[in-house]
Amino acid sequence: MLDFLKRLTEPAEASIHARAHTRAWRRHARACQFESLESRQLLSLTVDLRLSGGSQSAEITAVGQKIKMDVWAVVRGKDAKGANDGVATVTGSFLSSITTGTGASSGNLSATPLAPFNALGSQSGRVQDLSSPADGSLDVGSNDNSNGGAFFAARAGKYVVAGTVKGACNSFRIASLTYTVTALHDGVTRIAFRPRTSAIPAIWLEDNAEPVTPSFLAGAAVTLRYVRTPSITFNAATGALGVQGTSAADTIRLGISSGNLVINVNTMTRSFAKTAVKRISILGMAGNDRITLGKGVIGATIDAGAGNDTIYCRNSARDTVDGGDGINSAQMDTFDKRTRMQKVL
Ligand SMILES: [Ca+2]
Ligand SMILES: [Ca+2]
Ligand SMILES: [Ca+2]
Ligand SMILES: [Ca+2]
Repeated sequence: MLDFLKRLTEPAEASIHARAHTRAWRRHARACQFESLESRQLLSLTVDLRLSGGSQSAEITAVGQKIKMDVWAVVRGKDAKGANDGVATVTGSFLSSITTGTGASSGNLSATPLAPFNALGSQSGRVQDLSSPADGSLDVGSNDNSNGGAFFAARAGKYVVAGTVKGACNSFRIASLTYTVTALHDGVTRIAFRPRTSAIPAIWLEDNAEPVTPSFLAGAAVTLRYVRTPSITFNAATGALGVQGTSAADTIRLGISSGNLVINVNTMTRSFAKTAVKRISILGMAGNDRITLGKGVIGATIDAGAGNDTIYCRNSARDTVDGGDGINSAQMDTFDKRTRMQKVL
């Protein structure tokens, strides 16, 4: 029993003589070197990131904003029962990376192992820029797989099987992760876990036993978006017009002038023949937006997004308006359809 506890609580390097694990991990190392479709089909431990509300994506709105995420270790054995799968140790890094454009933002990550995964040997991981080339955003963990000292480590000192069982999977919330925005850009940033590559980067149970063919992989990532540049798109074939604001406060106005539909989004202006436009979809996104539909504009679908938005749509046509999060107000026709509209003027 003492040996067992020692193995679970000591740094992974010290556990290397645990023969069963070593055998299993030699096989695992081979499986990782020849990462193939077969090994991916045998996912047994994956580490998912989710926003505190459960979703996988969020819109950045401001410098100083803190995006709170949960880190979930998800174990799946071969049988149909999740309740006999467990986890003891997970080590790795958390990285932010630019996915599109210049990324949503610059920001710094920090991790905290959660009970019972905060036992002896657990560590938050070193906060440092792991990107190459450096992107000025601080990540958590290490690029040096030969040295465990800087990695994030969740350790329970025992196998934990009391998780959230769903079908064949058992999920364990092993840490909280926070991304603090330091600068706003224009694009999408991805936050993901990266397993440590070492002799024993994780210890878990499948179907009440140590896995024979272990597979330890990053699972779901979180994507963050900040939109700095608005867009107006028109599909001439379908007549569909799309208007998208930015993640900040926008003034969006659609009106009819000399037979044209004229669209203004802040300083951007476009116009199309009124008769060519058959459908209108407007996204305000975050920020306190002001969205106005003038007389003669056809019924539109409006999603004002986060922020306290104001919508004027007495265009004598039936609009479908979702105020989104925040406290929203509208001047609308009595027959307009509305959701999340706290004040109707
Ligand atoms: Ca906006
Ligand atoms: Ca908004
Ligand atoms: Ca809103
Ligand atoms: Ca209307």
